[in-house]
Amino acid sequence: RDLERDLRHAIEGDELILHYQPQVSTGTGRLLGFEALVRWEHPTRGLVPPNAFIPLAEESGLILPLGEWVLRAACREAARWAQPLKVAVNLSPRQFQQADLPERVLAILTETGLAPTRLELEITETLIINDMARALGILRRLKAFGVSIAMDDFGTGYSSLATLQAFPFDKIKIDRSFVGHVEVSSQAAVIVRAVLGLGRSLGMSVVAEGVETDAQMRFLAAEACDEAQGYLISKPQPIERFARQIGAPE
Ligand code: G
Ligand code: G
Ligand code: MN
Ligand code: NA
Repeated sequence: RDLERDLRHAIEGDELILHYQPQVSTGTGRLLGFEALVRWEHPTRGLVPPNAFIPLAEESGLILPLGEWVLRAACREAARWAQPLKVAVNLSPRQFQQADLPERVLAILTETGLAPTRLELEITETLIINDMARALGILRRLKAFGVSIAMDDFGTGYSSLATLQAFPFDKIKIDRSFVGHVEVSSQAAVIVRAVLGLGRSLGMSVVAEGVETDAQMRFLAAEACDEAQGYLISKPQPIERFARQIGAPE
């Protein structure tokens, strides 16, 4: 396929870039870190969003070199910031099937000089359900380095309470489909409150994704949700836009 060949070229060449979306404390508004999100600057198609090429990358196996590129680029970038903010990177299920993932991550941390405590890996529920015992082993090794782990898009899959409890997550990210409806749907509000309660009882911090309005932010602050991420704060953007907040070198 043409697109597959182009993507391979993009990974090897210089066509992938990262945008960064801030994560802030809901109570104080303080900047805590950024989620790194990949984009493809295609020579003729323009800026291609990940939904248009991540599925292809997963099918073709290109997700492994792509994922490694993202991890290295995000760690290298974060290592330059004057503020010790966190950087969160999304991992695909396929990356998790590599038995040597923890060693690969550690090698990139060493190479870039980023403190492991500043890296957060975001994983989805499907990844865990595929092979629980193996996933748990890999997570434990990553955590032993000091890397933190976030459960992404929580509420959209079918993790049981038992699964969540068995896994050493540091953070739960509430999917934006719930956060986006807290003002208008009592059902969404009930779910968000339930996830907050879950986080509290399991000792995991909770991030609300897709926060778009002041009313949503007020709801989250009132419910003592730890962190917020979404267009209300900022859409994902090139890191240069945040130069002042991160104390980046000029
Ligand atoms: O950036 P955007 O909001 O368009 O992201 C769309 C989807 O692509 C999200 O589900 C996000 O998790 C995923 N995504 C973005 N960057 C990466 C990446 O570097 N690796 C993986 N595996 N998924 C990513
Ligand atoms: O699956 P994951 O949570 O990693 O994907 C993040 C995706 O959510 C990215 O595509 C990002 O652009 C998008 N996103 C981030 N903030 C908002 C928001 O406030 N509203 C909406 N609709 N999408 C958002
Ligand atoms: Mn994510
Ligand atoms: Na998400």
